[in-house]
Parts: sequence; C-alpha cells; structure tokens
Amino acid sequence: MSTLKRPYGIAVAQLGPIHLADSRAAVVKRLIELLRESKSRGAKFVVFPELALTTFFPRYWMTEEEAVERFFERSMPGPETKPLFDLAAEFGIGFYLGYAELTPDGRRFNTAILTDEKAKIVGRYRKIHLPGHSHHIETAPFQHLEKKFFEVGNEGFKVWDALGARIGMCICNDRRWAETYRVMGLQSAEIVALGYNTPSWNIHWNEPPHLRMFHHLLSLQGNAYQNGIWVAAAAKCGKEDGFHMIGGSAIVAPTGEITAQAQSEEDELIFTSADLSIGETFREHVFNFAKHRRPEHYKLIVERTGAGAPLGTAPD
Ligand code: CDT
Repeated sequence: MSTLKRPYGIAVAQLGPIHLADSRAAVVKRLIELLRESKSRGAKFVVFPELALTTFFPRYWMTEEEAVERFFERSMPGPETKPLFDLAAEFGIGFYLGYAELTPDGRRFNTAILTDEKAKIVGRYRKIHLPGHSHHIETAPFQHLEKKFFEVGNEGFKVWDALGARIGMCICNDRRWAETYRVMGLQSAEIVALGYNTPSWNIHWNEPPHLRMFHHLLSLQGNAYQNGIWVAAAAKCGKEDGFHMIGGSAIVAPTGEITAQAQSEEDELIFTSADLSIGETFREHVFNFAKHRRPEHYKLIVERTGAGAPLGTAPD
C-alpha cells in the first residue's frame, strides 16, 4: 500500500434500545458517555445512529402531528442536545448525528448532521432512499412508516472537507444502494458515515433473519472496496419496547475488510485507527475512476428507475 500513512481515529457509537418512555435528556447522557470514550480512544470523528434521540418511532401508527410533537427536533442543537455539542467542542471531536428534522416551514426529513472540531454544523444530509410504506398495514406486527412521516431528501449525496478528511453521509437503507456510495466516490469521498435502525424482521417479505446481518455487512464491505472509502456504520439496536433491531455496527476499510465490529446490542463504542492513505491506493489503481469508468455505457442508471426491457439486439 502507500508509504505515506494518514492516521485517522474513527469511532462508531452504537446505541442499545431507546424506549418510548426514555427522555431526550437521558439519551443525550448516553451519547455523552460514548463521546467521552471516543475521546479516550483518540477519535477525531464519532458516528452516532440514525434517529439517535428517540425510539424508532416509524414503527408506530400515529398522525403526523403527533409524531412531530413527540419525536421531531425544531432546532439543532436544541436545549436537550446542546450539552453534547458543548462537550464535543471542548474535546475537539466532530460527530455525525441522526435525528428527525422539522424545518421552520414545517417540512419533515430523516436527517443527519456533520459537525467540525468546534461542534459547528458543517454538513447536513436528508435521507433519500426511504423504505417502508405510508398506509396502515393491519396484519403487520409493527409498521415501517418512513414514507408517511418523512419527505424524500432534497439535498443529494454531498461530501464535506471537514475534520481533516473528505466525509460523506447517508442513512440506513441508503447503504444498500450502490448509487449512494458511487455519487460520493465521484466526489472523492474518503469516509462515508451512516447510522441505521434495521428491524430484525422484514414485514414486507419473508426474509430469513440471518440474512439481515449478512446483507448489512455485505453492503458496507462491497461498497467500501468498490469506491476506495472507509465506511463507519452505527446501529441503534436490541429490543425497543419489545421490537428487536439488529446490531453489527462496523468500521470497514477500503480493502472491504471489517476493522472493528460491535459485539453487543447495547451502547458500545468501537474504534479504528484508520489509515486514509489506503483509500488513495485503491482510487489510484483498481478503482481509478478517471482511467477506467465508461459512463457512456451507464446511461440507464439515470434514465430508468425500475428494471425494464433489454437494450440488446442481435450482433451484426
Ligand atoms: N431505517 C431503515 O432505513 N431501515 C431499513 C429497513 C427496511 S425494511 C422495511 C433498512 O434498510 O435497514
């Protein structure tokens, strides 16, 4: 690999369950504990989960107004989250934090922010690949109402030069889509951060439970390799009021290898002293996009949403 190393401390702060009865203040205390541990491990950047301040509320049928009242943030930081920002600034650690965003004009997004060493918000990502449905499914043991409670993100997949690296963000279901990483890879992303809440049972089809973890890791590993990036993924997991979600928080190198993985379904910090130069090596050689990509043959990717008829005709 490259001889000039670029050491970089990445932490992923997995959260165990957050129950309906848990207050924001109690959750922020847990985030702060994980931030302290990140500091002691030497992290520059810590990744918290998707919707990290509340239970995974899209599992419950309720009105949009009720959801806004109980689960959305009107400002970031707000009164309850400010202590996290204050301590992060004191430590000089940046973070990714997922939360339900209510905009001043009343729009709702599943959002993540990126802060710099001074805890200033320098980046924002609004989830694009929203899974689930918007109607009540009577027969399901729980709902997955992201399509009811959130709009599709309207700011694209961007990257930011922050914290001494080029960092991109995505959220949960986005991690399963190759386009997510490639759009950021084409902006020379070095680290992609993501949080997730992945129910262990898929209410939409009979997916064997063991495949939930396999496909989660497969998505991170394949896309880290194919884009020459570090991927840092933080779960919220365990049983929230009886509803189980997978753990498996992980840090993945541009080699596709997992360098750290959570062992529990509780609050747990994992850490890697990453070398960002490994990504440079992959992007200079096997995945040198400028040299080897052939976008003139990829047109269908942006022209079609669903799969359709073949382009092929018999060769002359
Ligand atoms: N939060 C989130 O995006 N979860 C999805 C579950 C999809 S099953 C309806 C995921 O991809 O993990």
